[in-house]
Amino acid sequence: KIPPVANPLAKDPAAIASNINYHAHYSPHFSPYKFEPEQAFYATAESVRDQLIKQWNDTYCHYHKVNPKQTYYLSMEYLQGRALTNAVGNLDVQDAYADALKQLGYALEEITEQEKDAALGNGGIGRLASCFLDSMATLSLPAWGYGLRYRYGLFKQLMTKTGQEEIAEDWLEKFSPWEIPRHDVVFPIRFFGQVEVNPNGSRKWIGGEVIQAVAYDVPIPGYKTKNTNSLRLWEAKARAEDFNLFEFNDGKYESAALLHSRAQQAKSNATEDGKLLRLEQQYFLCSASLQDIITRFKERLDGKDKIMWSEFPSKVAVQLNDTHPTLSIPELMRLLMDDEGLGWDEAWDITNRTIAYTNHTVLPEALEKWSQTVMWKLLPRHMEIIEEIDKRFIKMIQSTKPELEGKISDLLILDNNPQKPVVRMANLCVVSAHTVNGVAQLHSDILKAELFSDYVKVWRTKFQNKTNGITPRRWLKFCNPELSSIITKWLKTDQWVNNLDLLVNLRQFADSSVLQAEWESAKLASKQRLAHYVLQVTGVSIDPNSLFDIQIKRIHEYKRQLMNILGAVYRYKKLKEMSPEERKKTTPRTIMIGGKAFATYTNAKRIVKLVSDVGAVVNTDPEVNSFLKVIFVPNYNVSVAEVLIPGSELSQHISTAGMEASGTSNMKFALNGCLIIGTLDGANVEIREEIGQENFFLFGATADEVPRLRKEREQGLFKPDPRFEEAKQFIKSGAFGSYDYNPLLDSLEGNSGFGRGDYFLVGYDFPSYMDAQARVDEAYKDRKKWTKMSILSTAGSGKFSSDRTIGQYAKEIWKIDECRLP
Ligand code: DL6
Repeated sequence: KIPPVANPLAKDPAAIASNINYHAHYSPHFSPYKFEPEQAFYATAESVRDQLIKQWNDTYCHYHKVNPKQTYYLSMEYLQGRALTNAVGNLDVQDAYADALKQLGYALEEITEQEKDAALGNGGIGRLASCFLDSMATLSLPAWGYGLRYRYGLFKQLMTKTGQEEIAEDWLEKFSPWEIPRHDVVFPIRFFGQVEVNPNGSRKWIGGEVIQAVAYDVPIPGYKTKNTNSLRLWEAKARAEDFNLFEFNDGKYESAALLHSRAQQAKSNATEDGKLLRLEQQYFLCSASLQDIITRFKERLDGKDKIMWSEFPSKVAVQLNDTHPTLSIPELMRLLMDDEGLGWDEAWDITNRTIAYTNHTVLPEALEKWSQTVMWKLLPRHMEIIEEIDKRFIKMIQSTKPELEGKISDLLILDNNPQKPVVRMANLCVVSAHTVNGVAQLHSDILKAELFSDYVKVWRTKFQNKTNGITPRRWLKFCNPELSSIITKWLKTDQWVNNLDLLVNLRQFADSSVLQAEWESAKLASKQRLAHYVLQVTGVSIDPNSLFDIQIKRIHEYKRQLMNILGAVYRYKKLKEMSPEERKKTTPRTIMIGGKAFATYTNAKRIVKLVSDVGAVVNTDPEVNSFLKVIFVPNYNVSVAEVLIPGSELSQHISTAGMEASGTSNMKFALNGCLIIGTLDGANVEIREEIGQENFFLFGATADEVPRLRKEREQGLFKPDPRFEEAKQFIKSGAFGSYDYNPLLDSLEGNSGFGRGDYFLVGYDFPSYMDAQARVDEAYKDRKKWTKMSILSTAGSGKFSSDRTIGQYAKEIWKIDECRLP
């Protein structure tokens, strides 16, 4: 009954319904006679996209006219998740779309469920980049993201009898309604070849292979602003032989993005081909983005025919998201010198004033190093430039900091060890960028005191901290509408959504029994939704009245999911030993663990298997299963997090102190009123400061104790807690099946075969972890107090908005200003 009428700017539900129907009929993707949920999703998304495109075009024209300084965020990873809820929410047309879909016979929630997650990344770093894009648009900042249009997203995790299995995630199987192919934005990208020296001494990279980079733009709407920025993803123009450049399959290459354990790296099962592919991808991103940036700089010259290159850094800021886009440094030098004819000094000055670098890890295995041999083959001109940067750096040290000469071999970019000569990408970044930042205060302090301490002596003011943040739109307003309306009601404003500091005003109501009752009922509704989800994906029914305890993140030994499951095993054993009366006095718990293990990371996969084996036994044990359930939540991704986080009451952030640079899920949980059990690591430190130490279950060694404890462990001075031994023995006894867990458990012993037994100090921290868990059990019995702590957790989370983080990047690193669309 609803006529199909094109009306891209429709605002009222009837006109929107007509526009959706128009897309269902006239967009050529599906038969117009079908309007099942999937078709309805695509038609709805296309109708929303109409609205986005108008704002996106207007924003581009506005920036073009004003010509402000603009930031370009270069990242190999984005974890955008689903876009529909976010887009209608940011455009403030959520209710109108819900009404329109109702007229068409659907609920908005049902339609949003149809969308596949865009998972162009592995974990924290990619999700951070996506939160940053949301904040850059919301703050009306002229700031774009650049990335790669991988053909496949991060693998889909299937749980089978043998544990995790990976299958390809074909996120573009149908098509993505959010991207705009830009056949007019194409740049050549060269690989291999040689350097030609001209008679005048200038140099030129020639020969090799040239492929084309084509832009695909994804509009990024801001909240309460018309500014709609771009995420520009590059793809190689289809030629059969280029196809594999766009795979994203983490098992195939060894890379710094992949936090493999040292043990795995020692085995190094990655192929040379896989490494080359990753390096090609990195260069592809850097070269295409910089050519695009330079083109735009020239386009915006405003009629001046002489290019004032010295103005480039006052128009362009480039942020490197970790070392993955480091090749931007020699690439910008090359473009400026070889293509634009600038001399070294001028090109160097521009490069330095343009580029800034964020470090996201101190784990040595994740600090990228590229083989010099591979680099000379693939990028010969860039290697010449890197050599020259290194030479000039040594000269500078010799003349200005002679006292550092003894340290020079660690500071150099090129590690010329004849066994394995490599390029150290982090060193190249530190030497070349104007600013280097860490992602939480503790992490930034460690960078200055340890990893980059000698560089600090050279450049005292280069190092900064920018504590990470998360977007309050996706991670509270849209994923937890019940709690959001309560907050809006009590604060009498919804301005907290873009001024998260306002949450602090909830503190005054934390004791109110009215607020507490509302808060609890919102939490219960989210827990019920989560229970329903768990039943759907695992077949296990969980009790919304039990304490929901969640740990979701990549599976890694340093994140210590193993400690969590050992704790669960100990809890199970004790429950079994109790009388029925004693059991009734315990706090019923549902422990949920989710996360993907790298396909080649054996110990991580063993942890996944152990969690699911423990669950299989515990959940079917009629004696205890109303007091404990253990769930492995399969295929953890952004959309799954949006269901888990609102329903959480306790979350675990229990990494070995000093190893988690920041963490961002800790911020999402705290914002949703979930209490944290955690170590003094990464952003936990600041979260605890903000929400109050009495609202945080702290345990474990501190970062400065860790080196001593490791040494003592190696020297055999460690005395294990009986609870730790008991839990391990229980697993070894075969209580959870016949799978051989010995190699995993042996990694917790004095010598795991790699000379670093229990490197992550699970044994040392286990007793204080269990004590903290006992405090949790006690605290949960006093529900009024627990709810108060939960309210205070949300109230103290204002600092962790990515709007605050991006505001600081804009002011203190990029020096860019708001450029709001009138
Ligand atoms: O900064 C975002 C995120 C942090 O929250 C995590 O603590 C950190 O582990 C992660 N770092 C990486 C490093 N990858 N590499 N290379 O993913 O960054």
